[in-house]
Amino acid sequence: MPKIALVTGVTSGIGRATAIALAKYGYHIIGTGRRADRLETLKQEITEVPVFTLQFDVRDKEAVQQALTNLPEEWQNIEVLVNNAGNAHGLAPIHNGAVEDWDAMLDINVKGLLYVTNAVLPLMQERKKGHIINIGSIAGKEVYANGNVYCASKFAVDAISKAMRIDLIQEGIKVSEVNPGLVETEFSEVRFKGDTERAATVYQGYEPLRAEDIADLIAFIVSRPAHVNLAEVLVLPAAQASATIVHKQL
Ligand code: NDP
Ligand code: 8X3
Repeated sequence: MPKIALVTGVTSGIGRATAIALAKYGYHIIGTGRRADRLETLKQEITEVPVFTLQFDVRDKEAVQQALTNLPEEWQNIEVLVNNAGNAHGLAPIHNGAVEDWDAMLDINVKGLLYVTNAVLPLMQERKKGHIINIGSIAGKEVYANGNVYCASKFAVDAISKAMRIDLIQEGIKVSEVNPGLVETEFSEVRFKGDTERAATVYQGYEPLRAEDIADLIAFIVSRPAHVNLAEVLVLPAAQASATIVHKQL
């Protein structure tokens, strides 16, 4: 039976790189996201294994359920779930924050992760086997100025990951959490609502992590022997010491 990995948010950044990396490890890939054209492109790019794509917004509880509870028989044996889809909206002090941004971050990063997990878990429970990797962040370990609700959403991912590990131990399901620091992806473009110039400044003056660095790590985590679980990993660029201390040479 083929090994199957479901990765959310494969249309860009860490999710895309992870789908490509896991395909190289022989996983058949279920990739999700909202942008249909990019899902199609990824399908064309990964040639070594079959790829099945699903287009839904993780905020849409019904759409998530509908897509994941009606998987074709040959795609139901999900061994690895990478809960990656997520983003930041805005970077503003709490007194200037936009309620719509707060809703988006909590609905996508927290509730979306839960909806996907809820739909996939029964498939893993049936076989008493599985590995869930949640993408948290250094923002889920340290709060920084103006990060308020994004940090809260990632602190929630941290709590949910720890809680999942406790609850799912008796189901034979491993839970790992990967907490990256600064990774150059479309993350800052989304955070700054399309302001590419401002987004670029986040990654200037030092060498940020690449999406592929995180994908390599995820491939390493899922390829450990059955009795080993890398429960939590904080991964930073060499130039980053904490959420706010980055050694820039501008
Ligand atoms: P990108 O913006 O490059 O990718 C985000 C992915 O999430 C896209 O594929 C996007 O697909 C998907 N996504 C976003 N919103 C939704 C939604 N509502 N429904 C379905 N899919 C959605 O960012 P990254 O690759 O950097 O981010 C991936 C994860 O890594 C996030 O959880 C982020 O918080 C986390 N992270 C990022 C860091 C960084 O510095 N970049 C550091 C630490 C953590 P589409 O738009 O097509 O739906
Ligand atoms: C993304 C990294 O430092 O912008 O989670 O919050 S940071």
